[in-house]
This record gives sequence, structure tokens and C-alpha cells, in this order.
Amino acid sequence: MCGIVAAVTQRNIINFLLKSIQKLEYRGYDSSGLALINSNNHLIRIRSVGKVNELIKKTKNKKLFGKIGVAHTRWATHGRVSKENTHPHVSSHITIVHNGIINNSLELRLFLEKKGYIFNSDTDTEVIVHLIHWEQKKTGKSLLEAVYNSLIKLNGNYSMVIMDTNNISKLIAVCSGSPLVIGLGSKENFIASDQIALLNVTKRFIYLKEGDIAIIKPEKIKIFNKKYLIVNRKIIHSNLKYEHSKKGKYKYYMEKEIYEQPMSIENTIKNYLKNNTSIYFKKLGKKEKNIFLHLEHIQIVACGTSYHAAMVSKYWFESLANIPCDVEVASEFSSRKLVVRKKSYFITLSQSGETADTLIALRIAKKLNYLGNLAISNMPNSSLVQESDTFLLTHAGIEIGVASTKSFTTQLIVLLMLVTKIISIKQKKNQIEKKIIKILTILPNTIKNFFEKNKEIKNIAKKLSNKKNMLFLGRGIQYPIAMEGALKVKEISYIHAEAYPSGELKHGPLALIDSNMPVIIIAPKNSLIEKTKKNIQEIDARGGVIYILSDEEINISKNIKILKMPYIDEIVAPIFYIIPLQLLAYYIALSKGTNIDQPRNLAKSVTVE
Ligand code: HGA
Repeated sequence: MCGIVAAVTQRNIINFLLKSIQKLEYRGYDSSGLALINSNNHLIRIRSVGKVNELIKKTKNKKLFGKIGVAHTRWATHGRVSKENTHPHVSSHITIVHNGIINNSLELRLFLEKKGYIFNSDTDTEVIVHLIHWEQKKTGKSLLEAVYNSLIKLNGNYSMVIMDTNNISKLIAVCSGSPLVIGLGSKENFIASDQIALLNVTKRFIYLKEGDIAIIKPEKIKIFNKKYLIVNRKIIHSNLKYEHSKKGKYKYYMEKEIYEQPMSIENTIKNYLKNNTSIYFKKLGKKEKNIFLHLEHIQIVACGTSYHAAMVSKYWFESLANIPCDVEVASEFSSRKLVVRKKSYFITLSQSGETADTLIALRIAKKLNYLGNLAISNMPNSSLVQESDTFLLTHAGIEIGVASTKSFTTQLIVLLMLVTKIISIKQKKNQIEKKIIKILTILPNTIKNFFEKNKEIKNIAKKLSNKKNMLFLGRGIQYPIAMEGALKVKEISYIHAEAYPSGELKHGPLALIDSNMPVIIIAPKNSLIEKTKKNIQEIDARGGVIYILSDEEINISKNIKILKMPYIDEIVAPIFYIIPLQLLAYYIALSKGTNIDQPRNLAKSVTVE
């Protein structure tokens, strides 16, 4: 959350800052701002409430010029959404943009107010900039030392970039709690919260590690680790293309990402196949093989959509591998006394790999008696990946829509392949691998063909778009899919949607059923369908409006609408059945006219607790 971009160059960077900060809008879009140092060494600061487009409008016809500058897009944590609270924040000659939360900001604010500082905002960020100024004024030492001395006093997360009008040839970046990546140019350097903001200027990147402080000049970069020792960090050559971060022919990123799923699923499968006949995880070596052989329990921790993927995998771990598996929302896992099961292995899931709640859970788990831990993420250089014993990537490609789609289905692919690998390690034979690979290989095409049904889904969506509430029902492994379907609807259309296990309806929620309550039922033909049919009858008898997703002919009543699904193997059915629900949520939101990629109050990559 919150996006940071900064540059120190030999050319005018106003267009770069505006274009790049817009690429980070998915991280927050409450307000945005930028600051430049112009040719007279004066600070020019422009800030605006709302999307980056508002900021762009404000810069038009202003003939702005600056070779060094910072920009920010905000997801507010401290202080309302207002121009005063928008970054950059300034204290005399020092300017900062910040991503994070300062827990002790109130006491520091009181301290600084006593020293005479006047605050122009309610943010915790303004506390940091005055503190740095105070430290420098007090000691008369360099800005770097003032930054270092200030960090000791801060409690919280504070990834930030600092700019000084007294020294226009450098920026200082601090990485703490959320990612910062340096983009290396020729006689110019850049820094951002995500490399996609820099793909139009470079392909060479350095990911700062937790606690790093970097001095960034046009021709030189110096990095100190948290012990204040100079360190060399690896330069990474990215193969991501700027075009990958564009919407192309689609109206919204979410639409693009839904339709990209056959390709991203195929990529993920291929990445973990050896000779098309066995599953091969390069990152998992002898140590993990030994753990997999002996583990007796799996604990998975995640948030939001990743939590639903983890829930699906619980069914796979237990029904296919016979391994007990518990899944918990990360913030709850970190909020209670934990009892670690015997021979338990710890797994985290996060698209961005920066989800604060999940990171905190991992840090707690590392101090407990787990056999080891593994992260599943879409981001190879993320904090979760770096802090975990080992990791598996989802290869979904860049996902920008706030409502996750392709990262969900690719997480499911990785989880199913992992379950399969663990089974063959435990059983010391790989028949199961052959079976699952066969099922997985046909999945991308089945999804591609299914997209032809999108007209039918659009029609259902039109009927649902004026509803206030919706229920999603699923049984067994389809229950988490019902949860994910409901979440998609909530996130982008603001309709209250709730998921229930089909069998649970009569224990309370049945009271909600009337002709205004659409009920979406996920009912593939499997051993549970007869039970689900009974639930359908119960809802129909009470005048509920029923939509069923099924490959079975269900002739219960004329009032029931069926979205006929093609046959799909039961094991991968959850990966397939989420597709119509994603489309349904998308088309409902489209009918309502909401901002699908930037739903209100949300942001992607939730880097605050
Ligand atoms: N606390 C700062 C920055 C917010 C942030 O990082 N959000 O993810 C503010 O409220 O402006």
C-alpha cells in the first residue's frame, strides 16, 4: 500500500514521475503528490486528492522542471484523505514520501511540538520529516546520520525516500516494512515501490533488503545494511516488459487478468514440469524432501483471496494426501497463543509477498517448533520470499487489478502440484503425479473454451446488479470457491455477498431467503450433489432466486436458472468453477459502473497490519 517513486537524473523528470506514480496507483488512490527541486534549487510541491489523474491535471501548463524529485500515491492510515495529509511532507529543506505506519508517532509529535515544530498534517509521516530535521539541526551532522539517528527513535514501518534542497545530487532511501527497488540507469537512477513503475526507464534493478539505507546519486549508489555497514546487493535483470503492465484491448486490468488465466495457469504448470511427466520444484532440495517425507501436519496462513486458495488446498491435503491441514487468517494466527502440532510444516501464501499480516505470522512461526516454512508468492524478490526457508512462485505475471484473479488460480495450481509432490515423496512412487499432470494439462484449454459462455454470464450479471445482497453456497471443496466468489462481488460491486456451506443454510441464513435474495449455488456433479439438490429444494420452496453452476441436469423447478458447465475432473473443479464467479462479479460491477480496478477503500499489496 502507498506507492513511492523517485529519481535523480540529468534531465527533466516531471513526465517520468507522473507516468510512474500512475503505474503504482493499485497500491493506493486516496490522493497523490510530487515534489521537484527546480533549477533555482527551490522545492516545487503539488498535491491533489483523488486519483493520479487529478495530480496530472494540476501539473498541466505549469512548465515544471526538475532533475531530482519524489512522488507518492497514498492509501491513508493516519489522517483523513485531504490535501494537507497528502505526501510529500516537508520540514524546512527536507522532503519525504513514506510507506508505512509509525506506532509511536503521537509521542514523537508531542516531543517535536515542544521543540517548536508546527505540524501541517495529521499524518505519522510528517513526524518523521520533522524528526530528521531536528536530528540534523541538533548535531549539525550529515543528513544520512540524521536519518540513521531518527530511525532508532521510530517504532513501526518506514520505507521512504528523502530529498534535500541543500543537496540536490542525491536521494536517501530507507527500506523498512515494504519493498523498495532501485532502478539503475545510465548516469541516472530511480527508486520505486515496485519495478513496474520503472520498466519504461530500465531493466536493471537492485532490491533493497529490510533495514537497508541507500544513498542514490545519478552515477553512484551506496547501500548500508541495518548495522550501518556498506553492503553490495545483487543486480537483477528483469524480463518483465513495460507492455505487460498495460491494459491492451481490455477496459479494466481485472478483465484482462481474468482472460489471461489459461496462459498464466499454463505458465505455472510448465514451470514445474520435468519432461512433461513429473513435477519438479527446483527450489525444493534434499532438506525439503526430508521434511515432506516426515511431516504429519500442514499449517497454512494467508489473507483474503490467498486464504481462500489455502482453504481449497486443505481439502486436497486431507483427501488426496491424507495429511491433516489447518488454515488460518494471518491476523488471527498472530493474535492468539499457538499450539504447534507434531511434525508440522508452515506455509504462507501472498500474491505480493508483502502482506504485512502474513509476514508477521511468518516471523512468529519461525520462532515456533515447525519443521520449516515455505512461501508461495507471485513476487520473487518479496519480503515473504526472502524471509522464508524456501519458496515457490506462481508465475501469474503482473497482476494490477485490486481484486485478485489469476494469482488465485495460479496459487491453486502450485498448491495442487505441491500436494501431489508430497504424496509421491511419501509413497515413494509417482503414479499420482502422472494422473494430476494429465488433468492439469487440459485445464487451460477447458477454461479458454468456457470463455465463450461469457454472454450468458453477462445476462445473469445484469439481473443481479441492482441487488443489495447475495448468497453464495458451496459444499466440500467448493465452499472456499463460494467464499472467493462472494469476496469478488463485495470487493468490486459493493453488494453485500456472503458465502455459506450449502448444508449450513438451514441453521440460520435460510431466514434471509425471499424473492430479493439471489442465491448462487456451485454444484458440480460429484458425490455431494444429491445433498446439494436437497438444499436447492429448500431454497426454492421459500421463493429464493436460484442460479446454479453445474454440469448436471437439475430439474427441480422452472424458477431455477442453470449455467451449464462442461465436465471437469473433480480434483481441479475448484480451479475451474471460480472462473464464472470472477466473470459474474466483473460484469455485475461493470453494469453498476464502479471503478473495477480501484474499488473504494481498498488497495493491492496490503503492507500495513
Ligand atoms: N501512514 C502514512 C502512509 C500510509 C501508508 O503507507 N499506507 O499503506 C499515511 O497515512 O499517509
